[in-house]
Amino acid sequence: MTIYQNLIAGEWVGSDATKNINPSDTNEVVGLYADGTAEDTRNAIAAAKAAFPAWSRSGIWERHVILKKAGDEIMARKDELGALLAREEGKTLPEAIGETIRASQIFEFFAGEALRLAGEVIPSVRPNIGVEITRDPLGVIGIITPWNFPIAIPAWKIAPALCYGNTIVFKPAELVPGCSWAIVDILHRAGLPKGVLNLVMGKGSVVGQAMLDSPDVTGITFTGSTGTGRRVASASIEHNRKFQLEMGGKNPMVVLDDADLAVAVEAAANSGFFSTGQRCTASSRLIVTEGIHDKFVAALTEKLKTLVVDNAMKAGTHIGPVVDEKQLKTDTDYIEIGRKEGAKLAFGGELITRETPGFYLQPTLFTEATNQMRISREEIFGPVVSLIRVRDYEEALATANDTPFGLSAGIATTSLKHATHFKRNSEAGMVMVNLPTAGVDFHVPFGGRKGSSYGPREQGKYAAEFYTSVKTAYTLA
Ligand code: UN1
Repeated sequence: MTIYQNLIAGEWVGSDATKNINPSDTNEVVGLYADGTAEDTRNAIAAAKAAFPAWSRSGIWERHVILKKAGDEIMARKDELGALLAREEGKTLPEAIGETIRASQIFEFFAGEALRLAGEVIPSVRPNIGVEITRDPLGVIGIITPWNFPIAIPAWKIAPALCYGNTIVFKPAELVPGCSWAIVDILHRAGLPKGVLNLVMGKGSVVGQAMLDSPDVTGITFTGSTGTGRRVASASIEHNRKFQLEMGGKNPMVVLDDADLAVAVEAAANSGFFSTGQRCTASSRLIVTEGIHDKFVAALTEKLKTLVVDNAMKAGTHIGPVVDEKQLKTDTDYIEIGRKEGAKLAFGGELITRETPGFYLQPTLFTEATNQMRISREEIFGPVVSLIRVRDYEEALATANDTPFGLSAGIATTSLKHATHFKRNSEAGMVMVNLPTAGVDFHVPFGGRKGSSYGPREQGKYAAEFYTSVKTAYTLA
């Protein structure tokens, strides 16, 4: 089997490799991917540092052309890359193709942004002096991505980093190196100069740690667990390094008595269980008012009965497998915790066997949960949802906000008054009315508050905030 190698200073290197296993069929090896060392990482950082002066001054047309070529190639290969994604991560083929299209759109968006770089010219408060405000690229950006969006999250970090003139050392999640390798290969062939984008696949404890330890990494953008995020933060403060963190969520979806039942059930089923619940934007707490509670539980349970859990590549599958054995253990441990805490297992909770050996778990719904239970407070990152009964809108809002996280929050209601009030008073970075809490646009800001996020927003034109440093220049006329 060929080894997909790391890209360091424009060369493909590395002979030690790790197997990329398909969670829908653990007999299938998706590919062999290089296992980078600390030395590889240091070489990659040195290459990115050496490439920075020229790339930071590169023309915006050159950046536009490369980003556009990458976007176009990803779109042209969406079915093939989508299949690779479904095989390495386990989300269904339609979800995986959708995510691949999103990655392409992100490159197209930042190809456009490269042509719109601008500053401000402002008069000084002192006579005969002009002030110019511009954005400089930051330098060498360390990119660390999670396994749950193997192509979209790398795209939404790599595209803006390049657009604004930075160079990159990129470490994808160990479980899903395939899509990352593919986009690095695409960008390399699209004409990126040597050393501008370096790929170091490998372990977090080795590659990630070497990135954290290097004074030459000027900025780190990280999406992943809260625990690792905290380590990125403390190591970055040591080095006076800019950092951006996207971590967990325990996103509420409020369902009010006046909700359109079909809309509410659709939104809850989608954002609670699709992508196997493995999204930081998943609705893992359903907060339902008394008047609609029983009807909603009955309708959602009926819906869950119709969802097919099976191999991600199989037509008709709604929910693919859990990503790996470790995550499956976390999910089943939490199901046990929920039972012991006294929540009622209204649906699911069991492992399932399918034709191909994989990590299959039923979508699992706990009702009669309280917001204080661990299943309602801690991020599980699986298809496990707690449903909490509340009296009225006021209690629903207070419960929604009573969480250590603050990424996304939803409300299902036909009341303009409650929708408006919720948008204003939700303590989340993103609010959805009559829509799933997951599944966001690619051209607008993404991010949260409290324990979910740290630093500027990602995506859209707001991405410039992290990937650039503002300069204020004064000139005597
Ligand atoms: C989405 O819901 O469309 O890791 C995106 C995550 C998020 C991305 C969610 N950073 O789940």
